[in-house]
Formats: sequence, C-alpha cells, structure tokens
Amino acid sequence: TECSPPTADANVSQYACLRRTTTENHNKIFTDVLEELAENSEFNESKGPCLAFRRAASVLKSLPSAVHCLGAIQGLPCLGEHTKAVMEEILIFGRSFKVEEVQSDERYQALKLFTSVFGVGPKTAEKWYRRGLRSLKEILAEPNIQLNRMQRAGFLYYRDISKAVSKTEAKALRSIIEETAHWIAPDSILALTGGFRRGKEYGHDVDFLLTMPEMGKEEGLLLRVIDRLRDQGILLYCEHQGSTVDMSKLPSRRFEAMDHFEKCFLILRLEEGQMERDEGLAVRVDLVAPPVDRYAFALLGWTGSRQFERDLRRFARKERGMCLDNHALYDKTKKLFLPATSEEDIFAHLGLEYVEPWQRNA
Ligand code: 8DG
Ligand code: MN
Ligand code: MN
Repeated sequence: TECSPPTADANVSQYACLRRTTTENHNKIFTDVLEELAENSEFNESKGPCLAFRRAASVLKSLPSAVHCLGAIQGLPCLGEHTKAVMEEILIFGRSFKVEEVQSDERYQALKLFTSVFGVGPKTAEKWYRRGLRSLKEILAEPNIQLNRMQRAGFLYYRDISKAVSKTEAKALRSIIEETAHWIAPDSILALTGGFRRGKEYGHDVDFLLTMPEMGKEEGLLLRVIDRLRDQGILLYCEHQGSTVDMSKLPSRRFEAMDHFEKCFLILRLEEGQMERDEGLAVRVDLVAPPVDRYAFALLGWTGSRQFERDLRRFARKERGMCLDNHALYDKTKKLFLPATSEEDIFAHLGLEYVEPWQRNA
C-alpha cells in the first residue's frame, strides 16, 4: 500500500517539553503496547529499555495523526529498533506478539496485580511472587505476611480505588476539600493538579495543592483540614508526611525522589448524590501543602505528566545547565536560584515557550 508522507517533517523534538501533547492520542494502538512493555521492563529492572519504551510512546502521543506505515515515522526521535519492530508487528498483523508473550507471563501478571494495590511497590510485589503467591486472595490468606497500614487500606478499599475516578467526582471532591479549607482559613488556596488539570476525563486519584497567600501561614493548615475531614466522617485513610524542605540543598537530580513538601496520601469517601454512581465510593486523594514561594514549582511538578516532568528536568540539565525539581530552579553556571511566582516564569527562565497544562499529556 502507498505510504503517507513522513510525519518527521514536523521536526518533532526529543524533549516532551518542546512538544504539545493533548489527551487526544491518535496512536493508542501503539502507545498502549509500548507502555505495557515499559512496565514489564520496569519489573525486570531494565531501566534503559523501560525509559526507551516510555519515550517512544510519548513521541507517538504527540503526533497529530495516526501512523499507518513505518515510512511515516522515519526521522522521528526516540524510536529505537525494538520499538520499530513492535510497531511493524502491529501494522502488519494488527497485534503485537511480543506484548502477548509478556501478558501471558505468570510473573508479569502477578507483579501487575500486586502493584495495583495502594501501598504495594515492585519490591514488595516481587517478594510475594518469590514466595509463590499469585493472587490477592492468597496474600490475604497467608498468615506470615505482615501488611503495613497503607497496604491494609489498599486491600480494604481495593474494589473502589482500583476503579477510575471521573472528572465529575474529582470536581465534587474539590468542592468538599475547598469548603473545608475555607472554613478553617478563608483565604486558603486549593488547586486541582495532576491528570485532571491536564484535562483528563478519568484518573487513578485526584491531586491537589493547598497553600496560603502569606508565607508561613500554611503551617498547620493541612493537619487542621485532615482533622476536619475526619470530623465530617469522610476520611477513610490518611498518611501524613511533615515538611522536610531544606532550602540549602540544590535541586535533586533524581526525579523519582519524593519532594519535601508537607503532604498527605488520603482515601476519602464520596457520598451518594455527589456523583453519578448510586452508592458511596472510596477515592484516592493526594494533598500537597507547599509554602507560597515554592507554589509555582510545586504546581509545575505535580501537574505532570511524569514523562513531561522527566523531560523538563532533562532539558534544564542538558540544554541549559540548570537543575529543576518540585521546589526550585537552580542555574549552575550563575550559581543562583531563579525565583518564580507562576509556571510561565519557570518556562521563561528555561527559555521555553509556555506549554499549557492540557498540552502536557506526554
Ligand atoms: P493519574 O492519577 O490519572 O493516574 O495520572 P497523574 O495525575 O498524572 O499521576 P499521579 O501519579 O497522580 O502523579 C501526578 C504528578 O505528581 C506526576 O507528574 C508525578 C508528580 N509527583 C511528584 N511527587 C510525587 C510523589 O511523591 N508521588 C506521586 N505519586 N506523584 C508525584 O511530583
Ligand atoms: Mn493523579
Ligand atoms: Mn497522585
């Protein structure tokens, strides 16, 4: 068949922060497979291949149309030999044998299932797999397994929190938390972040930032909000982490490292009438409380996507000699921190055109 002209003339960047990626993905048949292969590589601790598959999927998500032949991806960045082989299978057979092999693998199935439980990471999942455990039922029936508090909540609310949260439900939660925060501090600021800020219709959780317009006034606010949510009877689970922000430190290199803001990982209950469903629903909520002078960095960092954030940091480091994380931007040449009161400021410091949140679905 005749090949459509290469997409490559669009001059697609290797950096997600130089691409615009909306939620409209024209190449889902490829990216779903590539992301599954990335996850499998992650389980096998193959960091290189994992990153390669994620980058490839991210590039394909940014394309304005579907790829119909291999010629169309010529010259695109981040598409290696493995990725091209997978894409060729899908183009010719309509399916990927490589991913089917992964999907039928017992270890992959078990690790995917175990890590779908809130509080269970790849390390714990691997440990359980090595003990011969294969199902969630088996884990709960195994007397020698000590679950921590988060994992117990993960199992207890598994049915609800493994379902996707809708935008309507996210907005209902936003109203509840905002009302609670305003009841405590009328000038407090609550912002929806994460996938819903990027315009996604569904998410695995709902992410918020909470701050005060005056520096230092945010101290103690998060704990009071949590107490109030508890009093209202909608707090099902709370893991609170105090602030460990140390501003003398340079921005961290490792993206996967958690930031140092005060935060809590919650499970909240949405009641009937607050959503489209006919029964109550347990929902995962992340609530982060940065001081206002860090707000722009926190907002940029928590809006995601993860791939967009990774590339923003990589771009800062490789192309600008700067170090970016959720707290700050540091210019290594000038040896100074670059302040910002908005996301636009940060893009400007980096010499990047502003990318709207809904264009960051890399
Ligand atoms: P989803 O919930 O719909 O699955 O998508 P998401 O909203 O994009 O993912 P997320 O896992 O909720 O993460 C939102 C952003 O927050 C993402 O860009 C990564 C960022 N993030 C941090 N620190 C941390 C952290 O400690 N844990 C998690 N889970 N995410 C973090 O900056
Ligand atoms: Mn989220
Ligand atoms: Mn989250």
